[in-house]
Amino acid sequence: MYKVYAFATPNSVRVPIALEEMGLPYELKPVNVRKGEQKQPDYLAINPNGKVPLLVDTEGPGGEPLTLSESGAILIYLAEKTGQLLPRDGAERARVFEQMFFHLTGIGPALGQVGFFKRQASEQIPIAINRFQTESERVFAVLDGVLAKRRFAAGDAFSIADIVHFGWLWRRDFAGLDLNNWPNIARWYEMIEARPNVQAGIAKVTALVPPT
Ligand SMILES: N[C@@H](CCC(=O)N[C@@H](CS)C(=O)NCC(=O)O)C(=O)O
Repeated sequence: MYKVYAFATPNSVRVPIALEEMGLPYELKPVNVRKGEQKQPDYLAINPNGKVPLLVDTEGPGGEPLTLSESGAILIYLAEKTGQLLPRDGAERARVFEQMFFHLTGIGPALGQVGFFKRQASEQIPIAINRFQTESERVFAVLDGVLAKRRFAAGDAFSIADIVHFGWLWRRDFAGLDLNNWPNIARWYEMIEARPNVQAGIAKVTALVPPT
């Protein structure tokens, strides 16, 4: 049994999408990051980093329970366990990791920071907004170039690299970004968003947000 601690966030949504795509049943446990539940002692006891998502596999390696943070690590764990959405070896597998690390160390942090400085910082700091806006546009241009040559992020097949990219592109509004200048990302986004399992994952994390 899989339990996923999550909210309707760019990093969280990847895990339900991956589980839906892999055909694995799971239980979602809401952690309302808007209310700070990720920093409460009961949650910190299972994830000292105080962030979502978090996966609990009650039947992990050796039949022992496994608790795992970091969306990228969770997706690799699930892909290796099921043999799905990650080529077993060779250049195609390396490309999946290349795209995942590009997103997790480049795109995600740039969008997270520009969103913070535009929407949540207690004062407007133009140099910070400009720095992360420029970096977001730069990494979008890089991804657009990749997707000009490939149907999916890492090649001809849908993989966990597409799921990693999808998270922040789904939440690009938070960063105040759109896809108007990036036709290849827009083409890819539309294709990924149309997948029924992606729709199911989005619907389930969206339902975690209480009505205002
Ligand atoms: N590198 C982590 C990032 C996790 C992360 O930053 N999660 C955000 C939601 S998208 C969060 O929990 N934010 C609340 C906080 O930082 O207190 C991952 O990919 O799982």
